Amino acid sequence: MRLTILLAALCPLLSAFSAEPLNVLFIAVDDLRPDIGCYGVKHAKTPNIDRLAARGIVFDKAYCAQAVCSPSRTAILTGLRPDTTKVWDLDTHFRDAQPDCVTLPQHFRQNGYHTSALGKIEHHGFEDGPSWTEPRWFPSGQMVKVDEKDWTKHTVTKFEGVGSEFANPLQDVAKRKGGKAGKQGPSYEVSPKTDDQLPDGAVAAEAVKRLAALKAAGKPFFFGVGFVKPHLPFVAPKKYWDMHDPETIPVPAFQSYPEGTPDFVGHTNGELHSYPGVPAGNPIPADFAKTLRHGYNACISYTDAQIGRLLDALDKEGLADNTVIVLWGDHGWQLGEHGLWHKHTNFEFAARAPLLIALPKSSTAGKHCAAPVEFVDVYPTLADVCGLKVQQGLAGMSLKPYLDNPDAPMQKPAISIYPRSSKDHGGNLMGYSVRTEQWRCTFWRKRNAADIGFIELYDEQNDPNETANLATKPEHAALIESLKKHLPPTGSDFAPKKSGKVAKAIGGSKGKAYDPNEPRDKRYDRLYPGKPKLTEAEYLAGQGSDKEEAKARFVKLDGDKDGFVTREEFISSGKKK
Ligand SMILES: [Ca+2]
Repeated sequence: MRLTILLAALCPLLSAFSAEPLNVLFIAVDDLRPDIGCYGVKHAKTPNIDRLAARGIVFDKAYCAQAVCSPSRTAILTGLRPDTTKVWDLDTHFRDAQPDCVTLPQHFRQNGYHTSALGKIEHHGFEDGPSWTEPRWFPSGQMVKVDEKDWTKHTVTKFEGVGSEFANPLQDVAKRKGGKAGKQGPSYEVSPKTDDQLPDGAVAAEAVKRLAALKAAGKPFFFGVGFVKPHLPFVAPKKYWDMHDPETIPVPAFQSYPEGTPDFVGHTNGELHSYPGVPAGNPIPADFAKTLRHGYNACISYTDAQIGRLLDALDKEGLADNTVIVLWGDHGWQLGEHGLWHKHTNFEFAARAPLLIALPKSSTAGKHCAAPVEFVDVYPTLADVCGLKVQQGLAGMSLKPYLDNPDAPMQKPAISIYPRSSKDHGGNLMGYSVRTEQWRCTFWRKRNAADIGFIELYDEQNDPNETANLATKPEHAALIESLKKHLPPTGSDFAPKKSGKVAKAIGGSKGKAYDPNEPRDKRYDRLYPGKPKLTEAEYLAGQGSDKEEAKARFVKLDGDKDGFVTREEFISSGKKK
């Protein structure tokens, strides 16, 4: 009798400890802004992400740490802000500044999970060895094993993958621009290929097989699946283009910089202009812009279909009841808002990204959370909901209170950053953008100093298109002062001297890594000794592993648009004297 009572009393405790561990399906989508049905976007065709939303919580105000690939992805994976990882660019690995960091997947690995991933999770070329049990599988036909002690050492095994995503590369245009013939394709393509002849379809097909294998292995898993669309170029099979009527995709209501905001906070659409066939100059002509918006939405629908295959496989394998699903886009995307395209700013459309978290059998499934949350919160959240110890020293907080009660009050604002330089505002700046439920306040602080060079303040509730900077209005002085308290200590944006390591096996810049303090003439002569001017291919040879970003820089540097970057243009950063 006594024993029975004792057992009954212990039972809830025992069952808590003996509960089956939860698996994690970690879905990363490159350059996906929340143009998704479950975010209330009427023209979106995303039935599969919408059915995922019905299983979990949609975070309506989720913000990336910095609106560009590697800094954002590093923040999710390490749970640390870019100022801590020193990853503000596409040329730095967090292990240089944080060699002993235990990443999100690594934490699961250390707790007995099998950790593996397909496609793009980290920024390509910056994969992390200690994070993963298995080599990374890429649809291009590479298995990449990164050394656990030295991230620059990659062992690559090749297999037959999908080739160029372009059916019709614009060879002549690429040649004229100084690129390698046939390598560069256009900014969009209505593809005659099938889903699986393109990289993301190949990833989904492999993921379906892997889920079956993971189920059969019977060990708890953390499985990352990285999709590369809707990143440029907008290549999707024709059927996804046909799902959308370009006339019904809204044109941004406001296509200028906000009143009272200087140009340095924006950019010149360099990434878009790096693709052949994009009309030169800005603004992008309305017809071309319409096609780009059509292509972006087609690519979202294409990726959505691949996500549907993952959800189906999870159900088929009987894994849905013990798997947490997380879906995130690495940052937002401007589709002409403020006259801007792609990411690379601190504006709302660049910083805001999709975040969906679905716990099995959740009582709050299908609800939305309106509190601002940050991508650095993903790590502590997953550790928490899976019953793992939440690491000390992480920048974010567990979002479990919101998963249990999506109406729980806001705990903290979301911080996004972006570096810029402006002679008129103090030189090298770090833009710290503080987002509360109503406001976005961006402080452009001089790097490694306390001086604030410029402030932007937008009322996102009453002016969601950010048409006017309210920072100079006296009635907002106290608000700005209170938001300023969220800035990190002076010097947080200081970069230690880099180790100069670059990935050896799959690209990377030659010699020492990017040092922002190196004079530009010295840098040119170091990278391109004896050359008076450079073709795009020559320029790329001296740049980091992200060729696409480097191509965008080439376009910017080529001030007179003759297809060459001269030493003078390089030194003056493309600005005409
Ligand atoms: Ca990205």
